[in-house]
Amino acid sequence: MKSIYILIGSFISLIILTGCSTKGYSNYTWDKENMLKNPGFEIIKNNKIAYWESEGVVRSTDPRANSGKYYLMSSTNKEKAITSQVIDVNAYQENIDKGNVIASFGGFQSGWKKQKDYGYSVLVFYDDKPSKISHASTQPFYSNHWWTKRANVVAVPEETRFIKYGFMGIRKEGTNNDAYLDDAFLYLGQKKVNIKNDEATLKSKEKVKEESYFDEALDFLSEKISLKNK
Ligand SMILES: [Ca+2]
Ligand SMILES: [Ca+2]
Repeated sequence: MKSIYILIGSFISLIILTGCSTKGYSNYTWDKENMLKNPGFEIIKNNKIAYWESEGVVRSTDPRANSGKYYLMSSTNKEKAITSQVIDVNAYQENIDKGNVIASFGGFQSGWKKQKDYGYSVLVFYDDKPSKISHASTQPFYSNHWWTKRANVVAVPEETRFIKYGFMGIRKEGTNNDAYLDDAFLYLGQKKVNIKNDEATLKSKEKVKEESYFDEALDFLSEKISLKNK
């Protein structure tokens, strides 16, 4: 079944470029600030990718970065690798609990030559305990050497206080896990106050049902998060 999702890059990128990102949500005001820190993987501290929990490394050539000098390579040895960070959204709680907040998330993805290593972005929503509420993702994707924007827009569930963004990389060929990510993003949109509830329908292009979820992400989705600054 998984192979059905792994379509040829140019074909799916056409769909994504016309179908996603923050257009078409005129009932919402998008925050200008990307909630993710070090989204372009340019900051390295003590040989680690700053702000991210990562099994990966940064890379700068073949292909060159989508922006700046570096990007994320999912792993040098693992078939399945996750890079993630947790975002505190307590500042949005009033609007979140009214069901008035949506999230646009994703990033630019690429791969190595013609290999079919693929990746996708995942959001996991947590309440204040923090217990998991739900999750969403972009569809698994590879594009060989082309940087391609991948995005999905979903409603932020009521009671959400923390959002975990993760990038799942899956190796299909070779030793390196060549699911690459650069310019990751998570933007929040808030419903305009003068819009009535029934006019503000959210049209997610890539809803993912729990029961059809990609097997390799299940561990990550059930993981507890640690809140260093709570
Ligand atoms: Ca970069
Ligand atoms: Ca590979």
